[in-house]
Amino acid sequence: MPTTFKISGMSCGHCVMAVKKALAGVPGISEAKVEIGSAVISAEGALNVEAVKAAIEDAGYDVVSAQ
Ligand SMILES: [Cu+2]
Repeated sequence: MPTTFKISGMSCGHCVMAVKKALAGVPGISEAKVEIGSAVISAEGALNVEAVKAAIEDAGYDVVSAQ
């Protein structure tokens, strides 16, 4: 099952690109569908939710929820 991350602070296409770029640095992600305000992420095995949160927050956005 993919994990849906709700993200605050995203407002435009540049934010989408910034989040995509941040997620590219997280190992184990097989697919990431990013749009303004959310990212739906599939992983090869168990997704490292904390690593995803850290990557998104390092890029300057806030993770509101992950489920
Ligand atoms: Cu933006």
